[in-house]
Amino acid sequence: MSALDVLSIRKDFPILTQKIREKPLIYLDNAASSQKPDSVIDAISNNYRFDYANIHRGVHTLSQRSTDSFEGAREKVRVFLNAESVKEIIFIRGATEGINLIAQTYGRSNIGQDDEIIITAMEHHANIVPWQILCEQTGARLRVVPMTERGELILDDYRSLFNSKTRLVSIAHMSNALGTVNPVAEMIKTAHSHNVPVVLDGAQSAPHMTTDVRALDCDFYVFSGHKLYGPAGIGVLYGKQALLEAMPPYQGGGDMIRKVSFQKTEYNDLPYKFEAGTPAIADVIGLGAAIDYITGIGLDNIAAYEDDLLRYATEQVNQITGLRIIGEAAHKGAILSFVLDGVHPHDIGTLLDTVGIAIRAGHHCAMPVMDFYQVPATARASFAMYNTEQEIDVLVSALKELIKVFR
Ligand code: 7TS
Repeated sequence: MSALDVLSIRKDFPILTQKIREKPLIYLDNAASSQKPDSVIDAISNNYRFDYANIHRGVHTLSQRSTDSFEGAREKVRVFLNAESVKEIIFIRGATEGINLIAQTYGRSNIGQDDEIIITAMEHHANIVPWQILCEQTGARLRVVPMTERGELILDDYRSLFNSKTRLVSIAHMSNALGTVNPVAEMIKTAHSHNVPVVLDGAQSAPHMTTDVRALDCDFYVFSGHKLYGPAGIGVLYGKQALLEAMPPYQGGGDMIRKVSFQKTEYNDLPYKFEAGTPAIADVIGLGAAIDYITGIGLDNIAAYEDDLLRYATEQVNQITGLRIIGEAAHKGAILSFVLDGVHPHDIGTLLDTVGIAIRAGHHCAMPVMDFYQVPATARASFAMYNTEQEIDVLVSALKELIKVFR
């Protein structure tokens, strides 16, 4: 196993010390949402205890303190993504809101009748439905990059989807249902060779690998705080400054204006143009603390450790007869989706909970992926930096016990 002091990391996550149904909690639902370290919980609580006030508008000390911490978190996000400027970092509720924002601002002003938007066969509903809404509004069409049985995109088909009508590509960096890490750098180059901008859905990838928006050269990137050991209800939209400057605002209200009269309103500069209304102040500060926590450990170390965990888990579950892994891409993040002969995934989830193991069972908001594999749902164990091989052993023996009950 790689060098990561997992026992000391586990001590930072208070929720992990509890028992569920008299068994130690084994939390393997990290792709849905990950748990929070003390430093994140404290950053939120300390803002409310000592510094809380509304930001940007106040001359008083508390408002200045909250504003400094809030804008400090924006700079942390900028460094985390290696964006050029804090003007490119917009706080939003999460990946879902980010994609909807792009669709309704960039999309509404640049995509029209008969234009085409490319997505892939493995997208989360959050990267399908906003584009379908845009298509209904504008008469544009969705084109879908197909994938192989292993869960890898077919890049020849991707390249052949481009034509003079292609206006945008929007793809998951990492699939939540399969774990596949897509070759996004190469896909972005292809799109740019046709002068087509690319949205990257980083909801799953951001917690598991280093993201460098400038090296990737993506035009937009979204992620959610809650999957990154940070608070729920806060996330980030990165956009290249020139694109954001040219886009109309998403919502109107406070903070996004410079001057309002009944005749005309002047919009504020970036990033505020896209931040209407009082934001989730303490949660932004909590997200900054989560980024400090992750960077303290190092995303490369986290990625190496989770790779080992995934490899170990894959070897172990492959020894269970009747278990089929859904998603066997060569390049995968720490997600193990599977089905078991004769046992419904929901029963797997419910029975594992009786021994303290939290996994997810369902369609994972990726119904087209379920249709592709012709399964109603999968069971999904998803790993984080605080999980251990011992926990995987407990999962595997619980699955073996469960099979005995059903067969
Ligand atoms: N994109 C991907 C790839 C995701 O996995 C998710 C959430 C989203 C977008 C939406 O993120 P949100 O924070 O705005 O909700 N995925 C999951 C999941 O796999 N189980 O629960 C949520």
